Amino acid sequence: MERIKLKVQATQGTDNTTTTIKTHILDAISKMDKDRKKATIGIFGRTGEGKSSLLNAVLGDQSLLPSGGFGACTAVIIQVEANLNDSNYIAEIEFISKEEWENEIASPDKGEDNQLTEIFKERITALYGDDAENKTLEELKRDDKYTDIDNVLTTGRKKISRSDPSEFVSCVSHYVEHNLSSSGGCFWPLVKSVTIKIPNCHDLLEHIVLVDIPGTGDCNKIRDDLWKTKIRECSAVWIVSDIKRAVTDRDPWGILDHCIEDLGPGGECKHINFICTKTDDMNPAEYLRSTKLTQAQISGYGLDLKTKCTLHRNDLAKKSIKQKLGISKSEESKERFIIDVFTVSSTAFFDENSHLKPSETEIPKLKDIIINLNKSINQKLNRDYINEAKGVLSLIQSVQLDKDKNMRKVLVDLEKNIEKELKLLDVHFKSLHENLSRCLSKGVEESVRLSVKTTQHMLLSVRPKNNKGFHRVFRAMCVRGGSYWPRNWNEPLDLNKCLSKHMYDNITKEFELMFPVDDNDKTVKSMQDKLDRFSIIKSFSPTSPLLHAIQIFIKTQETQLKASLSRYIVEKKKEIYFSVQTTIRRRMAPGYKTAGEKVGDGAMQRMENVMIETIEQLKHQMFNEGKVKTLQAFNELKLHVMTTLESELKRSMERLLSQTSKITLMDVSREIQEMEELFKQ
Ligand SMILES: Nc1nc2c(ncn2[C@@H]2O[C@H](COP(=O)(O)OP(=O)(O)OP(=O)(O)O)[C@@H](O)[C@H]2O)c(=O)[nH]1
Ligand SMILES: [Mg+2]
Repeated sequence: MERIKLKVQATQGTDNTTTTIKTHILDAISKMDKDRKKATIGIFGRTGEGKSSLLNAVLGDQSLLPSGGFGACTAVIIQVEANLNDSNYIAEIEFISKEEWENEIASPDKGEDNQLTEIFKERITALYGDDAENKTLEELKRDDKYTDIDNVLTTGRKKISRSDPSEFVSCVSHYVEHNLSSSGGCFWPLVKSVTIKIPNCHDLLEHIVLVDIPGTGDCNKIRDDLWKTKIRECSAVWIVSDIKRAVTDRDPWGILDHCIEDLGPGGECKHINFICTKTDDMNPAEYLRSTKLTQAQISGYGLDLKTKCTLHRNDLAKKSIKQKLGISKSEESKERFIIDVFTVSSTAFFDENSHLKPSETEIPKLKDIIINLNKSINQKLNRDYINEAKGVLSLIQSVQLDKDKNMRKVLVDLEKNIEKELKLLDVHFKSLHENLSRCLSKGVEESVRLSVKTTQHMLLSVRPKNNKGFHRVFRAMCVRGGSYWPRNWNEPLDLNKCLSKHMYDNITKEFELMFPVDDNDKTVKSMQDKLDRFSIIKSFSPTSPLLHAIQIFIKTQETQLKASLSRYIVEKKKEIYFSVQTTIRRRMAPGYKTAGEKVGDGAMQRMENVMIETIEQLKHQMFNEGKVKTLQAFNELKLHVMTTLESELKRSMERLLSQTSKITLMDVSREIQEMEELFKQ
């Protein structure tokens, strides 16, 4: 297309027709090949389970991401992408705002929850060194390190670029790695997000982002929110757990449940991989004892005992996890997600002398999954590109052909078709709207009736028997706008989620039919299906070369529009689905604030009273507002789809009509032929 663009640009002629046509064609070319959103794979798991090591293994560089054996290691969310421009390693770091940091230092709750205090201490000593936690903001401002820190907060972002990987790693580590020495000078507490771009990995990451999410339960508010947004962006989720604990430990299962719940039908994630790590870590005698097996009972002809035991445990873990998945998953999530189990060893993958062969570490298998995903996205993009190229070429062809007296009539007919098809689409969308509205109304009714009871029931079920320390957790939840994940809990305490339960119970099923996660699960009730059916050219009936070129051009425009609208639907559906929760969170915010301020004797009871009173007061409006906002977002989607189709298609036709005489540019018949061939492949 670059060649064609240059040729069009070089075309002589300054008369109006030629200039307009040139502009049309160049405009069509410039719209091609726009940057597309990448697919995100999120890697979740408790601290120390081997997430960063796993990523390093998949990326083939043992020390790219910090991994460590003592305490939490990765300090911030790290996104890994491909550097597609040159051969440098690049880190783009974004910091929190100065205001956010000063608020954190001055935050009133830091002395309340032990866990928060501990985290606060860790963060402030990382920055200012020992003793800093006892200083006031004013005292800290007098510290030598303050200027550096102030600089970082004022600039807001930083870019590091190096050609040498080890030099790069040492520069980046201050911003991403927990360091137990407490002399200060580490900036990770100020980091909001880090994007690392690595060179020479087109086939792996051209269209994919890998996200390393540090051990869950980080109480920092900003990052908690990021975690939530991240999970909703994921098109695949990897849950990582040490093989020794993967089956029995509640953490990975808590994370799995949480992911499934939080992804809900509002996300775009279909695949969840359950990954057991550190499979090389094997003591055969211990293993035989714990499984009550004898050497003879473990198969593997010609293999040494350690390898046999390792492979035996891998098999066993896979079977047990699949079995547990079968029991624990609800019917809905069974259909919604495809869950696979892997048993990997990142250490053995890099160790030439390991008892495991590379294929037995299963790292190549995971790498293949990424490569194939990348390839399939690439194929889809290529198809779109070819379609767009065909469109531009047929436009070029049409402007060079003799005018046809039937052209105007054909275009008028097409315009009538637009009206007809849009009317049909409107009818379809209205029926989807009605269904959604009906479910929402049921949800509102149920929420008004039951929300107080449900909340009280939930609080009772999570409260420790002797109430010990619960007021701290509860207050932390209030301060954080209704959701908080204590480190030693296997799921967050989330009042907003609890309050939206009845709404979602009623809409989720219908929503899944309207917006299935996977294209292959498209139902007749889905928005995508309705869009697919929209077409103003059902069949080609060319009576002249010009009309043929025009039809091809319009058809390619239509395909291009529909592809971009499909991507829009995926984005907007998240907003629609989460409207209820967003509304509840917003409406409840003043209540959380008031409750969070209750301290002293009987504070727990008073906080709880405030929350229950708030729900009682708000329940009639709040849930209804959730319904209204959901439908509003749905209507915005509908309106955007309809007006885009109408205006863009009409614009394409006007362009064709605006041309009164033919001009000569170049012969593109060979290129059109080529595109046809490519499209068939
Ligand atoms: N034996 C063995 N040890 C491993 C393997 N993978 C990781 N480890 C060790 O486990 C420890 C933790 O690994 P990390 O990759 O830092 O864990 P993480 O999940 O990223 O931890 P956080 O960043 O704190 O969330 C390190 O000491 C690693 O060397 C493995 O395949 N085999
Ligand atoms: Mg890590």
